Amino acid sequence: MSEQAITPELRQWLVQQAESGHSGDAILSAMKASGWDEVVANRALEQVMVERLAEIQLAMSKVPEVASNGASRMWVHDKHVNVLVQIRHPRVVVLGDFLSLAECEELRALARPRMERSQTVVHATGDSEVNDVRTSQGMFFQRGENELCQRIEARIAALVNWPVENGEGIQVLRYAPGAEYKPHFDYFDPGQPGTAAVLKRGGQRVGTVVMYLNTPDGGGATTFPDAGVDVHAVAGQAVFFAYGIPHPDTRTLHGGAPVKQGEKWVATKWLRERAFE
Ligand code: PD2
Ligand code: ZN
Repeated sequence: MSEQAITPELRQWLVQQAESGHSGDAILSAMKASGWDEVVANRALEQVMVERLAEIQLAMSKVPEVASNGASRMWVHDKHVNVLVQIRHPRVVVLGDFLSLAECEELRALARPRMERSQTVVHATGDSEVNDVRTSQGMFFQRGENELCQRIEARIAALVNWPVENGEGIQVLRYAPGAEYKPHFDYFDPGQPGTAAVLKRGGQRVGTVVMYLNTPDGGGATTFPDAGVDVHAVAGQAVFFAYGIPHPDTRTLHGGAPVKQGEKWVATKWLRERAFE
């Protein structure tokens, strides 16, 4: 066989194989075993990998980003914010005074009557379920639901230079003592069948802002196990992290460590590739 079309299914399979760590030789052997001519298989794999690299480069060049230019303090939309820590890989920025203490308190008060047991996305189907991975309580505001959400959303958009429309509604979480959010990625796993449905609304998640609404008495840090970094929860502070591609190489695996004493309250903002309507 001298020619074989690269169907979307084949392309997806090749990318998935390569991105889950299979070597070029292993992929070519599998192709040959299913009837591909060696030269044609080589050419197809090379073409798909070159296209994928271009796709990744484009995605990486268009991520939400904090442009602090080395400054320790930035004016962001309506407020001064402190830049406390910047890590390059994973791309993580820790911010001080991102929310005022009055904003933290107001957000907690608005969220409190609407809190329910948190759910996680079931990647196989795209649905949500109650799960031991995440033992917090939570609620979602609609984007722009009230003046406070609008103000915080505009501040986040200015901070990371990303349109307000690309953000999901702010989620507020409350962790009781012992509650946690086990390490996970915030992007949707491209290898899971339920992901295609979730991506129809706004595309992939490309960045996260976790804002701390109180200071727990013990525990509750946001952890990045692959980087060995723990960001401690302090009222008004926030941690931003970006992932231009939905891949563990971004090192954005992160979790909410168990709360040891007191409660932990956070607000999370997830940013999508496109408008989230
Ligand atoms: O509450 C946290 O620290 C935390 C950790 C990991 C929140 C999230 N992920 C999240 O909301 O995605
Ligand atoms: Zn998360």
